[in-house]
Amino acid sequence: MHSNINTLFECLWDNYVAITPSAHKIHRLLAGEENSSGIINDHVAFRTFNLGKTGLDKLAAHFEALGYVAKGDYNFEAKKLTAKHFEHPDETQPKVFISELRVEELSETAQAIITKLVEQMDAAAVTEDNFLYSGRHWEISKEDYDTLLSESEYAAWMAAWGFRANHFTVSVNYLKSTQSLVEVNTLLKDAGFVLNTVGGEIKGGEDVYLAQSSTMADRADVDFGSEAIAIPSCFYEFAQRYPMPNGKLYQGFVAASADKIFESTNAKS
Ligand code: OOG
Ligand code: NI
Repeated sequence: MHSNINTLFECLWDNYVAITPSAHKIHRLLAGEENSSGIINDHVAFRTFNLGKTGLDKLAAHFEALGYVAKGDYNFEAKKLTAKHFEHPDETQPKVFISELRVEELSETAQAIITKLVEQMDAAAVTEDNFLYSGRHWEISKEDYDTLLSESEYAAWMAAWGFRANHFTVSVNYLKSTQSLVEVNTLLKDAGFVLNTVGGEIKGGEDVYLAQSSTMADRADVDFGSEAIAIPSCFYEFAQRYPMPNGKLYQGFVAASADKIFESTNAKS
């Protein structure tokens, strides 16, 4: 496990931008060329399968070792996902959102494919320093990917990409140029980036103390054994938090909005 938070997030970022070139460009667009360290991350998100070797708790352990504490629980009935978010006592550190697919709720066929993938993984891998950005620990065919895709986009994404940051999230509150999510979205669209419009371009708002938007995932090549094919990789998110009646900025997530953010890895239609 990493013993330094900043090093961990740097490794996660490098691994993420390697297949998400848009995030790199947007980071520069929002921060200005000379000060690209001026972006504060609201949160970073991870996905996994709820099998013994790969459960949410295995990913969480890396963050708990660094002082993160579990705060919120979320359930996504239709997508068959359970999620938790974690916060660090140092509020300048990004929050962490981890979801896991309840594999036992999928069809027998999908379960068999996923079990076969995870069987290929060395159980010791989950405690390695690099686990959270170690990618896939299995071979997968395009046929199995397509089978999973027809049932669960999340399952297919996870099977193809493995363990890595699914997205980083810009904290709009701490941007120097603008603190308006509407303005950020306009800037992004003017620069040619495609936003996730499922449930509207902005999910949530001041009434739930959190407004979010995201790009649609980039595409990057995945090795399917006999061929490499470009599929949706990762996206970039933008979050604006509002003060609660007690004056503090809301720190949780909003399940109804998150449900739509997950769709940012759908193939663009
Ligand atoms: C996570 C989607 C939820 C949020 O900020 O609500 C989320 C995912 O796509 O893996 O990140
Ligand atoms: Ni997010």
